[in-house]
Amino acid sequence: MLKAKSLFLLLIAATTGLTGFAQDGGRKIISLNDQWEFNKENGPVERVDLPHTWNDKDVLDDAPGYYRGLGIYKRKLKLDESVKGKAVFLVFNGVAQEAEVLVNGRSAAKHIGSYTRFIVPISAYLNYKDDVIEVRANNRFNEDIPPLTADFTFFGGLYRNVSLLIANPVHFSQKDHGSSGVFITTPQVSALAASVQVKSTIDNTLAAQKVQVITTIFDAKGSVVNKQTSAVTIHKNENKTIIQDIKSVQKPELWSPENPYLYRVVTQIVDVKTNAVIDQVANPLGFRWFRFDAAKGFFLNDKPLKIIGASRHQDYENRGNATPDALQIRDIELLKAMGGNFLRVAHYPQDPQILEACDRLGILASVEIPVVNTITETEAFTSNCLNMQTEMIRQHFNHPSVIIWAYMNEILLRLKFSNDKARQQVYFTHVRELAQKLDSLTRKLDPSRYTLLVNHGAWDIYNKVGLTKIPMIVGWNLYSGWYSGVPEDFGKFLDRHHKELPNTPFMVTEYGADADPRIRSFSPIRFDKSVEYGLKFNQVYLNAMLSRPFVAGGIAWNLADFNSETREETMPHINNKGLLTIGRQPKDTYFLYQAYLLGQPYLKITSAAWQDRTGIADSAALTSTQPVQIATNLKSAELFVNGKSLGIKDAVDHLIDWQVPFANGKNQLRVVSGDQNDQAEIHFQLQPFTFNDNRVPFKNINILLGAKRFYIDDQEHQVWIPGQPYKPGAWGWIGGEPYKGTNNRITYGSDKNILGTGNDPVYQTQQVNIKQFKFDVPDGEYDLALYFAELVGGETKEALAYNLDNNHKKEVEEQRVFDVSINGTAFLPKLNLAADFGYTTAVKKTTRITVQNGSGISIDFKPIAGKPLLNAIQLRKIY
Ligand code: GCB
Repeated sequence: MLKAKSLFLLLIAATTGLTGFAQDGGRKIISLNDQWEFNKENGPVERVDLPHTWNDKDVLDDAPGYYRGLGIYKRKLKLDESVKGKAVFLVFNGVAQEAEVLVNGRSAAKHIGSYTRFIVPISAYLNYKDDVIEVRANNRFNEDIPPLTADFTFFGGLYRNVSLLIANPVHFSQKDHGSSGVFITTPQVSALAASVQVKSTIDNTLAAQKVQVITTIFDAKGSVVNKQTSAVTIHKNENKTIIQDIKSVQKPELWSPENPYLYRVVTQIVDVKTNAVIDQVANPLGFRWFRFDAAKGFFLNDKPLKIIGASRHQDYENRGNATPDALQIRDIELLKAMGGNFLRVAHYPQDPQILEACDRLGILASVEIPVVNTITETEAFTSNCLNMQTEMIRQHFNHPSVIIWAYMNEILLRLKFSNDKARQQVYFTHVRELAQKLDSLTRKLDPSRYTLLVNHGAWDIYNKVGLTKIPMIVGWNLYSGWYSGVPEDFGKFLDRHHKELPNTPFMVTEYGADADPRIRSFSPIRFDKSVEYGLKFNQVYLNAMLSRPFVAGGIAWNLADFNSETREETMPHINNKGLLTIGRQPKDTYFLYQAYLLGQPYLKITSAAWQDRTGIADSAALTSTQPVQIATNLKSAELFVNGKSLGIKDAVDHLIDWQVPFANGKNQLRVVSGDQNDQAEIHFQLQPFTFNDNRVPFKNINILLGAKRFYIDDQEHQVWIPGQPYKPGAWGWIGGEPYKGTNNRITYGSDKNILGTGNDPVYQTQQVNIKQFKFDVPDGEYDLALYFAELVGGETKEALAYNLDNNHKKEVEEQRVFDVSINGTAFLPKLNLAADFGYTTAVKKTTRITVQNGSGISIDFKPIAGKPLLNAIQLRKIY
């Protein structure tokens, strides 16, 4: 009852002003997420709530780039006289990326960097009547602020929570890099006893005062475990640090992924005269110890623990980086439910909710600053890096989940000065010096954790520049079998590290393959973006890491798909290496991880999400045979299709494959193992083997050319199947070969963004030099659609730096003009895709056809200049 009443009072206070509510630990924190006015520089004003970004929409369109400039936020602040004399602060959890805070038109603070908190004291600027706060945020390119380039989108805005903090004149310091002002360490910890040290800094903006600093440790049930009181006199404008060595906690309950036991440390400043609590801060405390061993891997509380987890970006489908708290927390729950025990907070510090969730759920973590791909050799850049590292460490210091601080990612990916070797050496020296400074700073600020520097797989250069010697742990981002080579090379790299750097512990800080959930293949190959290739890739990697004890851990890239503006590919502007989609739907790979990692019995039809399938009937049969896969940690399982058993099969590396004869219409799949089972319903559209088979009447078919993949268009609910060479009585192409791409990378179709469509995969493959396409359909009325896109030529864009094997040469444009006729009648005479529609632009041409006298449909392609082509074709029988 009492609780409800004080909440009510608080609400009243929040809406009417800020007077008259009960003291709660001496400080008040009130969210300022509502009632903002926003405009881009010279743009119209709109009402917005936080979290907010101005880039959530403009990253979705075909146009390259997004607004990088100034955004202005304004809000009224209703404070009255009772707040006078208090210490008032604005707390910004993250503003991208440069910020200036003005109060009543006067500049109160500036901050650099998108990913860390900053706290602005504003008492000196307030009039306590009609105060106005203004935040000028800017996400322009600034060569002195990391990240400079990276494979993610640099959204701008007031994209994390903002709050007002009203404290008494004596309060825990808000001056230390956005931290709570209280730092907790456990100098000695074992299963028998743990010592705790609490270092708190206090500020006083008024007259000298005698106070007590009281630290209380509560266990998870709320009982007091230990308490310590220190008497302190704090003078006006003094900034005083108090160290409390707290009596050992006997037989502490240890923190670990399987038992993330948290204690709570409450530190108070108490007025000696009145006994009133003047200020109060709470922090989590977990008792654990850990070590990395170059030969034996990672140990937590003296027990070996293989680190397996994922990296995470902070953005979300249609929201950019303005992701609400609940969705942030849910990501960590999804990682836990996958069986993961580690989060790489990449490539920058994230919302405070993330590490709080890791503490609570038992996920170990590393956190890093966004020094990615390249550096600027200026003092300003160096000092911004050092400041970010300090802010990160100070702000996230008390989380038991954090075991590693990192500071550079693939810093030699974009090699500067390749044409001037002497200058390049100077650059390398600067990179090494910056790494050394960041590493030393980290060890000084926090000797209790490990340092990590993350490289890409270019072994020689990182060793030559000396970057493998600086950190306590080396991280390798490895993509054999994706950007280059084959997945099996991965294990060789691991063995090489162990042989050549036998004393340096390491982790695989990234590995992954794009998997577009709309793309499926029965013969998956590198770069086809199929879910099946991604699955195979992850299986090889997991096996290689799990079988080598010296590999401390592996961190999948990435937990979820994320925005990356410069990417094109099947889903432009999105990196598809997530185990979850950008809207956090699980992909098959997520189920594979569950099968590998979960302790309890697990059985799952991985491709259950591929609900709408189509396929050609097996010759003379009324079924079409296609694979179905199951992920499990059980020995074997039995599959039933429409109630009929397909027998029991053993799992190989947690997967079982079945060849399933699908019938037209609904198919019930049920897999059983002991008392575990899983089910799926697949809607199958059977395509006739030949059109004269009356048992399978033809309805419609959607065919991709030059492709070995299926594409599921989830917007128009159409399923596309790979084409085939012409078969008499049925359908197919005659002449030509699949489009091979224009660089020497073994590529799959084109990875260019196709303009004017969301169905890019329909247009990214094609049959070049095609002569004819035939459907031997019976007489009747048909709708036919032909799909084209000119894939060669247009602007030569800079090759994506991540495509390591990529050699984007200037494309030799080809004159291409051809005639298309249907059953001998001209349909698209002198078609010139580039001239008439533009490069990489979706072109769809439809027509109604009457088929009579048993002629079927034949579409002829006649070259006038260059080679004719066809990307996709669609036929529907009307009657
Ligand atoms: C990397 C980068 C990461 C990219 C990833 C990829 O090595 O560290 O930022 O997103 O590769 O998908 O290419």
